[in-house]
Amino acid sequence: MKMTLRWFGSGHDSVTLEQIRQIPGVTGVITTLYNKQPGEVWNLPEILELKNEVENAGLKIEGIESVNIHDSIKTGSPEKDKYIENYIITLENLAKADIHLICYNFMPVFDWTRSSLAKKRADGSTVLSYDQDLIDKINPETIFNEINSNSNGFTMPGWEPERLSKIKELFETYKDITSEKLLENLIYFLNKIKDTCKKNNIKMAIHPDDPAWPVFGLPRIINSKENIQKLLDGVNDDFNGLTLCTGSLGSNPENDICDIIKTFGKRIYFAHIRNLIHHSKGKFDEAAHLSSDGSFDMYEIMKTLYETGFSGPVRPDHGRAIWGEVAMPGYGLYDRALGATYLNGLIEAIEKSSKK
Ligand code: DNO
Repeated sequence: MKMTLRWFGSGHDSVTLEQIRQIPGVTGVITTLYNKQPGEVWNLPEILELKNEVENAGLKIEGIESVNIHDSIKTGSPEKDKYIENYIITLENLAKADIHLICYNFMPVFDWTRSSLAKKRADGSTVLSYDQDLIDKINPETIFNEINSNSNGFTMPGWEPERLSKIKELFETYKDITSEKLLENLIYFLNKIKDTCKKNNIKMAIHPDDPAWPVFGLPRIINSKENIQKLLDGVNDDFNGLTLCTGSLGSNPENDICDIIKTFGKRIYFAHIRNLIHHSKGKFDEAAHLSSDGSFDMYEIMKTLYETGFSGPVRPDHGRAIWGEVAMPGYGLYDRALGATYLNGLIEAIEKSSKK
């Protein structure tokens, strides 16, 4: 496994490449061209500029999170093919820069959703949290404003302010999109990019829906073992794979993360590892990475990943805000560095004990 950190790029992240380089065992980053709108072409010179910056800091780009998908592709509207063409050019340019792993999501309107970006815990740290009762009382526009005004001045991924002005329109375009239709549109997209991915050895690793159930009446299709199976069978080819995100899939306690890893092992290309605390149905707080801090058995998760032969990039996911750090919620340096170190400790122990 390659330990990485997510990095949003200079000017978009409070964390620097120099800091990431100093986290023991972290050899790469998962990054993006953060200012690109869904559907826009990524040109080769700008990709190479990013790559050089990362490599000059002694790190490697292990993958992109995310190349976002234009809504017309998700809704299957007439202009979808034009945006798929753009996506293909971006994939080809990334491959020219020797980048072959793409994390993306197929969630309508919103990417991830939380009811709070800074819920205070007993030790004074703050975490992202979700409470379905609170979400049910908020309308989508209000939550957009709340997320943006509580993000410490950073633009949160998936919550770009320019989307707010279009929110009513966006909901309108999704009004007839059932989960079956959404899956059909995803399969259409994957079939169209299949040849490009195969020719360029690109792995598409879809990110699960977060939380793992429909929010604001919008369909969610990558949220359980059965639904992941439908997608992987729908385009049954190696390039069509999964990002294992423990926090997203695990938001629903009915999802057995280790079983999901065992079932889809060979089609998991990227892993987001974090822990959370379940309170009751639809109610959870994010936590530190340690098993003892949340509801997941992190040792079992890492061991299962190891036993499937997973050798791709792994990254600690959302961290708590600690030690007074001001950063994008979930994406500060300190707690993610602790997370990386803890995960590296688990990996070392698992590797050594498996060889005995
Ligand atoms: C949130 C992230 C998501 C993820 C996208 C992948 O913190 O896990 O924004 O990057 O869904 O496309």
